[in-house]
Amino acid sequence: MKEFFPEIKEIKYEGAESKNDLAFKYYNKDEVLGGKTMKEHLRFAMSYWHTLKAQGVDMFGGETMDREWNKYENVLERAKARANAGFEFMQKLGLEYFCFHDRDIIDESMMLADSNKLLDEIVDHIEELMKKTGRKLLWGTTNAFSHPRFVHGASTSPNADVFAYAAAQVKKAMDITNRLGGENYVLWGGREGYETLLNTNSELEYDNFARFLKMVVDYKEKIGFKGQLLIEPKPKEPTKHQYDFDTATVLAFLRKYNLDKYYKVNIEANHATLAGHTFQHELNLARINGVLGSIDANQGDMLLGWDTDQFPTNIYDTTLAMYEVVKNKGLGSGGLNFDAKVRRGSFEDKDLFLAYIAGMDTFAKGLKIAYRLYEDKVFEDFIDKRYESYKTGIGKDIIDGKVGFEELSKYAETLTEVKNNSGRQEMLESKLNQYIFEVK
Ligand code: XUL
Ligand code: CO
Repeated sequence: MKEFFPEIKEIKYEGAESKNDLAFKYYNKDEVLGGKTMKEHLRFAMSYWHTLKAQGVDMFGGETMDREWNKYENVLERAKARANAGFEFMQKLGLEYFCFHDRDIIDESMMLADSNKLLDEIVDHIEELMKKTGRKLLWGTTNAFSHPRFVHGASTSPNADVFAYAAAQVKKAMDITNRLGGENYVLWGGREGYETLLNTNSELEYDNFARFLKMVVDYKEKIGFKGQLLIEPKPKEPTKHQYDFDTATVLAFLRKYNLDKYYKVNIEANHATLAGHTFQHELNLARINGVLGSIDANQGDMLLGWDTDQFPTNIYDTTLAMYEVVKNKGLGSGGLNFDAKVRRGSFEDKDLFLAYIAGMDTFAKGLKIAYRLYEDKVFEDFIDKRYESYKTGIGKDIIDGKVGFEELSKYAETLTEVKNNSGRQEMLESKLNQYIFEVK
C-alpha cells in the first residue's frame, strides 16, 4: 500500500526534555493514573474532515495544502486513498479512534441512491482497514449543512422534502456507524437555526427538530445501535441563532420534548467560548446534569468572533477541562476528538503531525495536573468548607425542606449581623498555577 507520510515514522514518547519536534513530551500512552492508562483516559480521535479534507481554503483565498490523497480523479479511488492516508496517520500518531461525517468518507453523488451505494463501498474498505490496524470509530455523523439543499436548514427547513432528505441521510449514516461499531452518534445542528424571524415560524421549526430527534431514537432502537446519541451545542455560525445554543438550551429543549433520557452532549471548546462561556463551564454543566458524553477538543481565538477550530495548546483550558472529566469519572463511550484544523499557513503534511502532537501533549499534561489537583482535593476541600453553613442549623433545615418563608423570616429577625467569608479567588488561582508549574 502506498505510504503517504514516508518521512514520518511512528511518533514516540520521549519526555519533557526531548528536543525532537516529532515526539511526545507529555503523552505517554501507557502511563497509569488512578488505575487507567493515559490512552484509556484520553481516548483521542482524529477528525476526518479537518485532517484529511481541509486544504486551507478561507473566505479570501484558495487551497494552500497539497494533499496527495485528494488528487485521485475517480471518486472511489480518491476516497480509498483518503482512508489509507487517515489510517496511516492514526497509526503513526497512536490515535486509537476517528470520527467522520458521511460526506467526509466519500464525496456525494447527484442521486441519494448512488451516494448510498458508494458509501457501502468505502465502508467495506474502512472496515478492512479497521480490522487490520485495530483503529475504532468514536462517532459517526451526517453532513446536512454543506449541500445547497440545506440552505434553510435540514430538519428545521421550511421545505418538507429537505426534512425527508436529511432523514434519509441520517438513517444511512446511523447504519454505517452501527456497522463499523461506532461508540456514539453525533448530531450537530449544522444549519438548524434562523437568520430572521421575519420569515421564520420558530415554533414549528423547534417542533420539527424534536420530531426528527425522536425519529433518530426510534431508528436507533430499530437497528439495535448500542452507541450513545450526542447533541453538539453551538450558539452561532453558520446561522445567527442556532437552536442548540449551549448545554443549558439543549437540556431545556430535550426536557420539553421528553427526549432527555436518550441524548447526552458533545462539548466543543470553541463552541463554548462563542456562547460566552468557558469550556469548563459547559463541561461542568453537562457533568452535574449527567449528560457529559464526549468532547470536541480544540480552542478558539478570543480576539475573533468565529469558530477558528485551532489545536488546543492552552494548558489552563485543558487542565480545567480534564478536571471536569476526572470528576465525571471519565467520558464513558466518549473521547477527545480533535475537531481542529491546522492554520492556513501551516500547509505541509508534517504540520498535521506537529499539530496533533501539540494537542495531545497539552491534554496529557492537563490530565496529569487535573488528576493531582483532584487527588490532593485542592479545590474540593475549599469548596466543601465554603458551603459549610448548609451542614448544620438553619442551612441543614433548608436542605432538608423543613423550613419555608415564614420560618426563615423568623430566623432572619434574630440575626444581628450577617458575616461572610472571603472567596479567595486569587489564592486559588495561584494554587492552580503552582500545580501547572510543578506537576511532573
Ligand atoms: C462544526 C462542528 C462539526 C461537528 C460535527 O462547528 O463542530 O464539525 O463536530 O458535525
Ligand atoms: Co465539533
